[in-house]
Amino acid sequence: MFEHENDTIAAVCTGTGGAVSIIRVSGPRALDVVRGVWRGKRMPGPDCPRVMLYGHIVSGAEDGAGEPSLAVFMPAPHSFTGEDVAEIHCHGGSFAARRALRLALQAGARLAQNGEFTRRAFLNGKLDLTQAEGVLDLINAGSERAGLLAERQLNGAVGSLVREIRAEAVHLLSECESRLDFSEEDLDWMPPDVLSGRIDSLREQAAGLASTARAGALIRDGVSLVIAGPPNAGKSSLLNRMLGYDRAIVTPVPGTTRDTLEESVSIGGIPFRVTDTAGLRDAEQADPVEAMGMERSQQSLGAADIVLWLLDASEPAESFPAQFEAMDKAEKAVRGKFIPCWNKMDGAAVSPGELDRAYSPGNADPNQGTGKPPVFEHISARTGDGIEHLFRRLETTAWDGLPPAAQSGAAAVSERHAALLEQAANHLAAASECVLAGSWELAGSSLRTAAELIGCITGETATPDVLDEIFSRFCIGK
Ligand SMILES: Nc1nc2c(ncn2[C@@H]2O[C@H](COP(=O)(O)OP(=O)(O)OP(=O)(O)O)[C@@H](O)[C@H]2O)c(=O)[nH]1
Ligand SMILES: [Mg+2]
Repeated sequence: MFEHENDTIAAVCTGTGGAVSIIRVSGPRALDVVRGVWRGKRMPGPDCPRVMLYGHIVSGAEDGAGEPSLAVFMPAPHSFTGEDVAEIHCHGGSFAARRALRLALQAGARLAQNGEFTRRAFLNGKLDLTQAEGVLDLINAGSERAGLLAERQLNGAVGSLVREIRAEAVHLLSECESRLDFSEEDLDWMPPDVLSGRIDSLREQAAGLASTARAGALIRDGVSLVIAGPPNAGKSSLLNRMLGYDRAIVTPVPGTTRDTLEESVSIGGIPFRVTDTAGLRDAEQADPVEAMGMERSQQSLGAADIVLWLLDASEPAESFPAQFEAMDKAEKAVRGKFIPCWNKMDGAAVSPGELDRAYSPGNADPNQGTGKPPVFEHISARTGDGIEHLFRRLETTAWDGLPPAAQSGAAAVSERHAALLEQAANHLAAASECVLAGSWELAGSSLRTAAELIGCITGETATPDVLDEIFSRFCIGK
């Protein structure tokens, strides 16, 4: 199916800064290469597979014993790549590892390309493409939940669902084709309405799996949350409260925060990138630096998935109309979700209900249709009151109506998978119609295309450039 590179590759497959560095060599000459750069009382070989041996990396100097290290041999096919793999584990620090790698390259190995070990594992049938992508997701996982999702994918959760769908598509394809091949004979065929019904439910299955992509994106990539509002509303205090430590400078002086500040925090397993912004007020009141900060705040508003707008509840009621006006004005720049939130509830003179009612429906943007007043949150960044409630609101806003099943993220496909599944679903819809119309040839060709598209997900029908695209995102040594 694919051209097999059959040379021997090597790379340092551990990151910089660790205590141990591993040089991995894979290919038919892996053992020779490692034997050429490493010496021990016992040498790695077929007689002692998968045993860690103690020895030294060979030294250039006559008297030197060389770097103490461990070596191991994992013969094909029971290795990560499915080829002969030999590794040297030496002390961390880039010098030792690079020297060992240089020796391995001199001994005949070629420097591995990005993701080449994993690519070989795929080509040798050790992993399907979804599992290989799971490896990448695991490396990039920014939260425990994203890690779990990647782990499930690595263990084949997505792959097995996709293979089920493909197997059914191939089965239904053979039904259509047998009518073409044996049109004269009286074979035991599925009635057309039954066949089209099965194609329909397969289409639903494919579309359903595609729809898990949004949950996947949310768990993997998270959401951006921007805290905005007038100066001194307590935006930086809230960021600090969310993080649990004093990240941003907080002072009673309006205009303290000059530049946007981004930090990550996990809420309900969803990674939130939280941005604290410079308070927004009339440009005339601001000095040039603050004005530049406000410009950045404006940009953040437009780019955020969720904007949390803080209002100051400790201010006298006379300030509210101006606060609401500033809020409504800012909301126009927001493309994501908007959550208004009263802060400083510990210093509020009136009840939450009265605060909310101060925003009369008359204030609501008439273009918003219903003119329904927004649902406010009520917090105190100082005491922490209301923060849990706000967190739950942020969580549900991030999930935004996704069904609970999707939220579990048991198996969530990537954008790449979803695009292929959606295309396949369209071809399945066409196939179903053709079956009802008795156009067996067209039905067969749509089913064949659907099966090919689905096969591209696991790699059964993927082209080399698809593989290039996927594996180029890996680092060298993986
Ligand atoms: N009573 C009370 N004071 C608060 C609360 N949150 C913040 N403050 C105080 O309000 C003042 C301003 O807080 P900041 O967090 O710096 O406000 P900010 O919105 O970041 O202000 P700028 O960066 O100037 O836009 C500080 O004196 C805080 O201690 C709160 O919940 N209750
Ligand atoms: Mg601030």
